[in-house]
Amino acid sequence: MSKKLLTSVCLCFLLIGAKAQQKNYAIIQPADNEKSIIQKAATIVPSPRQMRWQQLELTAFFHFGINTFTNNEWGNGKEDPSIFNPVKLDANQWVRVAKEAGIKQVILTAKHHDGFCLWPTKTTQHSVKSSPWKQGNGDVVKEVSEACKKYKVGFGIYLSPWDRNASVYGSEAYNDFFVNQLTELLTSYGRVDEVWFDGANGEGPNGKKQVYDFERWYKLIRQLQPTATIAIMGPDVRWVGTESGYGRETEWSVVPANNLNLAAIAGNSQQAINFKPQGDMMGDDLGSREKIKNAKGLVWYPAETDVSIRPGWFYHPEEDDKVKTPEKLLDIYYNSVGKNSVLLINIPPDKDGLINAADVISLQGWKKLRDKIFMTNLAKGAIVHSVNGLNKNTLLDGNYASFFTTAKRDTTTFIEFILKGNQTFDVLMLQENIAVGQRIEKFTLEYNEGVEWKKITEGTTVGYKRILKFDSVTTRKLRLRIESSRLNPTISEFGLYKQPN
Ligand code: FUL
Repeated sequence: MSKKLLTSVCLCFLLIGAKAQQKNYAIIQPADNEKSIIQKAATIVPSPRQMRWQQLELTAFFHFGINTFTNNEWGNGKEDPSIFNPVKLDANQWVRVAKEAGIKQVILTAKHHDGFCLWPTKTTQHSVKSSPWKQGNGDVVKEVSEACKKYKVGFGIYLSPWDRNASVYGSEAYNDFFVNQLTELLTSYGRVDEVWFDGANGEGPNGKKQVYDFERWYKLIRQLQPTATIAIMGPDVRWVGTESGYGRETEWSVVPANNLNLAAIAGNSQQAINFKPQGDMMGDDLGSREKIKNAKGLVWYPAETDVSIRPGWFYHPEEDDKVKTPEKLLDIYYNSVGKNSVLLINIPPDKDGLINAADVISLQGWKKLRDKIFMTNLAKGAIVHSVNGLNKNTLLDGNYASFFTTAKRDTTTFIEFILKGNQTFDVLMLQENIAVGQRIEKFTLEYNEGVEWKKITEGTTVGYKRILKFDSVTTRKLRLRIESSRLNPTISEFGLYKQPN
């Protein structure tokens, strides 16, 4: 074979072998059948910004504003800015407390439904500029964003579309007003990692409701802060459907999206697509085979679980003794992060502008508990067998990127573990490698003390992380059965842990 021919043959193989770039969406064509739809679902992947966000695991909200001073949850927009005076405000304390609890990103309510802005905006007088705090020269957004830079914590903003103060609310001019507010926030404070839009759409001061121009806002965010995730009323992150801190047993990150803009997709060389969320966010099942089989489009749209550390979103002194305990927060962690979701825990600063001691103590206790439990993977050092498994030694290597899998045609597998002597454990942690898609539909963990295999626990979806808690078991021999998967299953990490007694 001539050198030239050899080169072109090699090039050809390279091109055939090169994997098409995986995207965070798929269009279902008329020729697709149930099998090909499942296959498509199993190869949809998070966009880079969604992947970064998912790996944060723990994020926090700071609900702070005029409501902190009126002791309300929702303001009416008529509050006098002169009541806003957080004399001891210390954003470094907020971010430090969050960071010490293991939180990787925080989101500040730059404007809640009352319309009061925590930064000196040019769009309205209803802001910190009109308050006595720092003689009207303060800027909470700046202080929090700088603290985030100092502590290397991600920074996000909550900007309420519903505005009960803005006189233009209820007219097209409000969409311009909102664009100006977003532009200020996305251009004056450095990198913004998340923009959080709430769905509330009530009446404004003139009794009118607003038609929000979400598409325009998404475009602006993509242009000004292309790495920021747009959450809830946005295309990157989905509301889990409750505010309890407890996610779903079966949590698929790929869900139907029937309103994908085909024209935008046709010219889209990007890995991700913008779309306005629609449809059910609260059902028990959003992405099973049954749910996706008639979809027109599919999209990677992962769940975020938001919950407050207190009964309310804003600080109320009468709730100081109702702060969630470390044990309750641990249970929430298992049921949010441990159910293929990111946790967004709200920690509301008080009237002084500080996070209250009750919250600090609880967060510290929670972190201590997690550290204790997850410090030692009791499966480490185990001998791993799997008849049809590939890369089985990556299961315990602590590296998310390397992963166990099977040949493409195999959608079930057994993985056997012979532990280093008898171990007692009551927590299982599994991670699927979502960089190639979410696939596992059913798994069981079993142990063997003689001839018979006995069930320890079982689950449906795994996704980025699955944690299951069960009555403690002592054994040396156990196996994980993947009983059903949409394509060859992957597992990045396998962990066994013991809660303190
Ligand atoms: C809700 C708002 O109405 C609450 O006040 C809070 O901000 C929560 C996170 O979202 O819809």
